[in-house]
Amino acid sequence: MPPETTSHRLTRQGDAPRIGIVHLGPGAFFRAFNAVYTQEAMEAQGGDWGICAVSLRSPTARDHMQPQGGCFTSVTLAETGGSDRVIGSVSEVLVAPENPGQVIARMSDPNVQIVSLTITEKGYCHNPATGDLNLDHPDIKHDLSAIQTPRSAVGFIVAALLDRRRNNTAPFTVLTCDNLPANGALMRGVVLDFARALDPDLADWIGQTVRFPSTMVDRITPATTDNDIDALAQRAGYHDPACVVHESFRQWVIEDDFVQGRPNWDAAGAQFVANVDAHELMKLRCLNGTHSALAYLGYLGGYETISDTVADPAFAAFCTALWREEITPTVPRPQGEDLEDYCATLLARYRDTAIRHKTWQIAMDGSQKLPQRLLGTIRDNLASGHVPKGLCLAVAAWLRYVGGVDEKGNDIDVRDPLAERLKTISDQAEDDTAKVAALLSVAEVFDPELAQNPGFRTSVTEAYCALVQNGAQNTLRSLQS
Ligand code: CS2
Repeated sequence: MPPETTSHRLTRQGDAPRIGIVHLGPGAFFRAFNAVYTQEAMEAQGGDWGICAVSLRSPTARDHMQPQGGCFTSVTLAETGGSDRVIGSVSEVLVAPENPGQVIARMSDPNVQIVSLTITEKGYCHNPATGDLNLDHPDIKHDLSAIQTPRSAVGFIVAALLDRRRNNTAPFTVLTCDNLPANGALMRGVVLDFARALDPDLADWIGQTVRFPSTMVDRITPATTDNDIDALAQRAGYHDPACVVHESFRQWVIEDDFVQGRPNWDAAGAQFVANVDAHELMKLRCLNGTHSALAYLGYLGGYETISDTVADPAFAAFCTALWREEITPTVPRPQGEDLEDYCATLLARYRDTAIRHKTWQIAMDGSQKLPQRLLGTIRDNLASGHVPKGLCLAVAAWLRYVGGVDEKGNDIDVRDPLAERLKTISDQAEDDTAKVAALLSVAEVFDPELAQNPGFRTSVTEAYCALVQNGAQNTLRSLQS
């Protein structure tokens, strides 16, 4: 039943769909992506695929969505004209810290066949440089000693699988939708590391029965602002604090490896493939890699959004050169894709001024993002005898950014799990060369072999000094001459 709108607020008309999916992480990306695909799949082919969305931290999404019966507005923004659409695939929103037992019970419900996740990189509690579960992470330590009241996503998944095994209920599929390389294998690895520490028999059962398909997800979704909510209210006549804004482009490639059923997301345009690795690598390196590069350099250069950044010809030329010379040579072409077209489309997506995606937002959590976005590409270039100076400049921009002071001497609000440590390291170094050396020795981000590579070290150090002396804008302009 499509939900109905009134002049003041959004309400649901009719019953919410029966729950078949539990989704951890009900943030903007989930609402702009998973919830929309699932709605379209149900519209096209039916099925009991209502979603129970679970927040592992804050009650905000629940507070905004529950009074609307789980409904919210998906707002497509485009220079060429946007559109608004009410989404009703979310049937329930829970806040895990308020009642962890209720979340485990929902995940153990035999009708639930899929547990999907958008919890961002740091939600996996892994070591970004190695991919292993960080058993010293405070949430993991807590969950191993209190599995009935977990805090982490990994803890909830294992607690629910423990219940299912006890109750002889078939396991669910774990469907990770975060921007991590081989994200299914990574998820499987952290779940098995955790289960092994808890109960080796359970780990064996999970290893044999649960499926962890990998996925590639793509839709640019800036954080919703008060202006977005007000503009929607003007257009639609109702106030929806849960609305999400996003580009019209979307792409979802999913490894077709499910334990039980799944929605026919293909009816909504998702691609089911035998192996998603090549798509994931292309997206992580071409999109997320340049996104991060533009975010650090653009922020330092004084640009608020990605579209502002690439409106500067020096930044657009830098980005294009990164793709052509340093990134695409390391990316095997996925079936059905043309890398040149893919990157041309990316630049057009970045240029769309209707999408105000803040450089500051993308700059968040760099310690968790750099390894898969930039460092793997750098490693592959070095292995073929080439020092990728553009990518080294992007790394240098991150090192400058986490120093916490911008080019005008103002503080930067650095959001990163390692922010404090990085700032201390940066502040204590005697000069720029020592600063770069000290930051490159942060082993969670830079594996020692890369950090010791002379070509890499020299290039990052030179780029860092150029950024300090000339600023980001002039550094990029000098590359053009
Ligand atoms: C961005 C991504 O915030 C970020 O780090 O690079 O969220 C990006 O917008 C999405 O991956 C696009 O699909």
